Amino acid sequence: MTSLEFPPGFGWGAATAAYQIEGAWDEDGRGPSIWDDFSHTPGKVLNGDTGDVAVDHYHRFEGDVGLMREVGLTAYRFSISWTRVLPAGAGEVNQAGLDFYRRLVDRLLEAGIAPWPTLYHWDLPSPLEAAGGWPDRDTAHRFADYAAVVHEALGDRVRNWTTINEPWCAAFLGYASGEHAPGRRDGAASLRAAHHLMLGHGLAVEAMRARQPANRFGAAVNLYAVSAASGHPDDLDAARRIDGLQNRFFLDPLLLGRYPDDVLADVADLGFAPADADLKTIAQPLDHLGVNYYTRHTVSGRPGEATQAVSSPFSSHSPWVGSGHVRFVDGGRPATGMGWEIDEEGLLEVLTRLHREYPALPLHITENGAGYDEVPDAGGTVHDEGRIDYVRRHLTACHRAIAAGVPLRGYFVWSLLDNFEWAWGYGKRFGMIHVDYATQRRTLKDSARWYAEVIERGAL
Ligand code: PNW
Repeated sequence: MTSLEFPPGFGWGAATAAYQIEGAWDEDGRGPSIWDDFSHTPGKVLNGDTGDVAVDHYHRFEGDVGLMREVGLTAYRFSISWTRVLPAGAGEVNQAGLDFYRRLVDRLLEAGIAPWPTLYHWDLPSPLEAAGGWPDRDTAHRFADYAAVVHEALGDRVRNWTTINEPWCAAFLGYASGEHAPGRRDGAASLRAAHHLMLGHGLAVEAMRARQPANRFGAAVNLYAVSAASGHPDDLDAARRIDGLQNRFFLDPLLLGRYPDDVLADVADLGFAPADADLKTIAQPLDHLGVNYYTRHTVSGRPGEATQAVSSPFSSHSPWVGSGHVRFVDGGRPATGMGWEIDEEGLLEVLTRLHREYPALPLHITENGAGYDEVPDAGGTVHDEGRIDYVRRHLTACHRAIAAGVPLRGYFVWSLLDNFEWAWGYGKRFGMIHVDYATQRRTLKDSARWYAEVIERGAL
């Protein structure tokens, strides 16, 4: 077998997010976020699970950095909890919260691991939601203020910054289908939320870049390959709509400074009227774009059997504003334990499309991975062949993209550790490191050992 070598300097990472791993939800001055409120509400998260303790990373981060070293990571993507830094979302700064991230960044730098913080991974401060949340324009300004506070504290040590994670999820799962916090079901509000998430991104980049132009700034979007179930015009129209809402509704404003006309027409009934001036702010020049990729959507515009939810066991309401008639159908591929079909060709498609249709920009895979219901063997090890196969396939696609000239600079597996999988609670495991939730004991899975070898060799 020939080996696939990655370019020197290619980043080998793993990703996590604050609410999913930290725990310590009410310690050292942290204020409440919409995910605390949501998970504390019965019927929102499977088994009533919460992130109150999660994998206790807040108290165990030093050991966790040690595990990253063991795997040989060169970069670590994590998110910063807004309410650790600003307990009320705005106003008073909580030094203890900032200190936690300072210590984490210091440990990473000592270990030779590049810190890749994300400023917003879905944990909006509760008082800001009470004031209207992301559908309210002020939230974008509060986000930029918060970004400036964090950047002031860490901008000298952290080079690579990601503003928002997956605005599609934050806007449409949070405000249209209600499967994620804050659990609202209002299509018009969800469109404004998407707009203000991107506006907040633009304002934050402006503020941080003014402070430190040498840093590198980007956003992370969840992109999908989209196929029509058949060549029937209704199925082709469904594919255009879903590609529009999922991919172009975010890529076009962020990278081209405009919304796609066809999507605006699809949602015309919802009174969405973004200001032109905002689009200039949203389309700040970026230094990198983060791509989160998991699967392909295969869709039909014709009536038929309803399919399963992807993001919550409690899903009933569509996140697809203006296109609620579209059906997600079986594309006929093997799937992970999330029911998400495995399709590395889709990743290649997404990357080459970005390269072809958008301005040239260094890219990173900021998330890619597979979730399963897993149990360790008698010796305590998880033999996660499925995850190894998933990551190998997608890294092969990355290699092909690079060979085709796509400026892909690094890969972050989702996730470093098993953790709180949003509406699925602790029921799905994405980690390369197993966590026994009763004892918080960490054990490398087979995939972590395999990944360590790949990193060591810089090749598949
Ligand atoms: C992403 N969907 O979430 C997030 O960035 C992670 O925090 C999460 O743990 C990971 O992927 C695995 O789920 C998503 O329904 C959640 O389309 C739901 C969807 C997509 C991404």
